[in-house]
Amino acid sequence: MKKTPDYVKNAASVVPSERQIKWQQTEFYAFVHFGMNTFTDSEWGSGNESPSLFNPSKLDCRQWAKLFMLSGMKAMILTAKHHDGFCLWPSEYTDHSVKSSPWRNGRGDVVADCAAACKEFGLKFGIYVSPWDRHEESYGSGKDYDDYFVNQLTELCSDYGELFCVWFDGACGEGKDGKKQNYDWLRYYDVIRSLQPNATINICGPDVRWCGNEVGVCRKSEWSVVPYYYSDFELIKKENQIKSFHIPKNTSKMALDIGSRKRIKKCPELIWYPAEVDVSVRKGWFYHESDKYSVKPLNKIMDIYYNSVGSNACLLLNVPPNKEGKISSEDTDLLLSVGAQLDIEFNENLALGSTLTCDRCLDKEHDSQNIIDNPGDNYWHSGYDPDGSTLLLDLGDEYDIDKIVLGEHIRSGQQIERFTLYVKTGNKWNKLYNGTVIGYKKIIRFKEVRARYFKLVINKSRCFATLEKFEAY
Ligand code: FUL
Repeated sequence: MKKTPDYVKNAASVVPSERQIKWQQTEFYAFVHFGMNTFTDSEWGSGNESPSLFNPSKLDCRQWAKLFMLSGMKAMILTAKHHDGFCLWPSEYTDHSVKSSPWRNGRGDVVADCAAACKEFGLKFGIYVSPWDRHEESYGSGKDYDDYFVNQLTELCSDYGELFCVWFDGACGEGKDGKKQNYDWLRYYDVIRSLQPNATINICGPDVRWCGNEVGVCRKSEWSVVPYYYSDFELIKKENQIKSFHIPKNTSKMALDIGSRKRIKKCPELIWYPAEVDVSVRKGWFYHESDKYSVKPLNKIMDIYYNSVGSNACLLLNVPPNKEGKISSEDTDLLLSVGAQLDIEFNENLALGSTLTCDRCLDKEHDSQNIIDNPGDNYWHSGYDPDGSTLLLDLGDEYDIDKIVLGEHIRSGQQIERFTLYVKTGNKWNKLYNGTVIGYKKIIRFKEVRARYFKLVINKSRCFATLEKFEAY
């Protein structure tokens, strides 16, 4: 039996909530930055813009949703309100919204159109709503603004069906007359939990963390179990939840290592807090005519995909609609090719129907063959002496393979810390890849090999090892 230090056992016992699992399975989804900034050619509006400027004459949320669906995305998050305070839905609590705009004679509702389009094309729907509001008079007043914000959140969480996510960003700037607001985060969370219990609260929230940059790269080891102090600092400070705990100096959300044994050793309180990668297909988050030539090429997006979805994170890819309210042809072409490329790359899992043997498992129910024969329902469990356990994949014949996809059974926590993948060429086992985190999904890419046998060695685990995915492409 493996001798495991207590702090490692502690890490091994942290598991995701049901809503975090559902979110993780969403994998790849669209961010839609659309609003007043689209019409003023800016990224951060001042809040003084006239609603008369908002007029997306050909608004077509169905075009967006269809495109996202075709590109392999499973959801859409819309900026219902950005920092300028202009609401894309006819909020009862302000006139600074679509209802004061010429668009559809003030009777339109972009949030409703998006929710309906998502439903039609089988996407989940989520909202970005900025607590920072540069228009609203009460901003910076304390409770009055919190009441205002909570009222708006309540509208968004009540009137548009099921939300899979509410996305809060951390920007807290000045409002009118230089006033700043101390957000009552816990109150906001309560509203979401009571009205949308299945929605994750991302970034400035307890469920999903920011990967630490906006260029689309993850850490080499993107752990899901991390010290609690990588969740919202401001909140923790405000609530004084950390009286007895120590926050090490230089703790940054951008640090390269936030979950290794070294990092978790001195922290008594660990949380399941997986990473999301947010990045725009263009230079800006909002549409700017001049960004037309900054649309990223397909291979860049595919790299981002492999480094996020393929590295235990989710990918939130921003696609900004233009002034007409449509996604421009440059972005449309790109997204369609992303969809086509993903179809090609993951066309056929050649491990289906193959043989996957293991040198140990907890019991018959957790034999590795079950994850091939009944994927989704079963997982391999090593038993409690996991280090060095070995799985052998026999494809039955030689195939050209350039990707192996692995996934832990995250309901049982994050356990695997180090692994090596080998391929058999002739009579020799050649090393293909040395890795650390597997987590929900690890896509291992390598130069195409013609091979029949692959071997996975789990070098090091926390308490045991599990796998629910073992695929070959
Ligand atoms: C940031 C915002 O300030 C940007 O405008 C954008 O919405 C980005 C996703 O989050 O914090």
